[in-house]
Formats: sequence, structure tokens, C-alpha cells
Amino acid sequence: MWTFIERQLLGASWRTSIAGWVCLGYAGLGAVKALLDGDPSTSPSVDEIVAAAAGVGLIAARDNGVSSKAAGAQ
Ligand SMILES: [Ca+2]
Repeated sequence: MWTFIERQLLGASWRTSIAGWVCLGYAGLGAVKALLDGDPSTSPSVDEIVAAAAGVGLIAARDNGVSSKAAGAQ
């Protein structure tokens, strides 16, 4: 379990990846809540789109101090 989280979800750049997953979690939970709350006046907002974009970028990003070799970029 921890091996899967460390290797597949976080990788070598675990700091930026944790921040990215927090953003994606916020975006996903907010969007699902707005869609399923039974209130037609609420819908997924720009907040969730921005948070999702930040999350994808942070998961793709490399932590400062992580070498290209450790990041799998060479
Ligand atoms: Ca709604």
C-alpha cells in the first residue's frame, strides 16, 4: 500500500505531488458536490477548473533538488 502510494502517486518529487493531489482532491470533491447536491443553482465553478489545472501541473512538476536521473528524465 505505502509502496504503491510512494512510487505511483508521489514519485521522487513527493512534495509537489502532495500539493498537486490536494488541489485535485479539492477540485474533484467540489465539482462532485456541486453536481450531486440537488441544487440547480450550483454547478462546478472556475475555482475547481483552476484547482484541477494547478493539481495536474504540480503532479507533473519536479521538486527542487531532485536530479534528472531520480526523476526519470534521462
Ligand atoms: Ca448542483
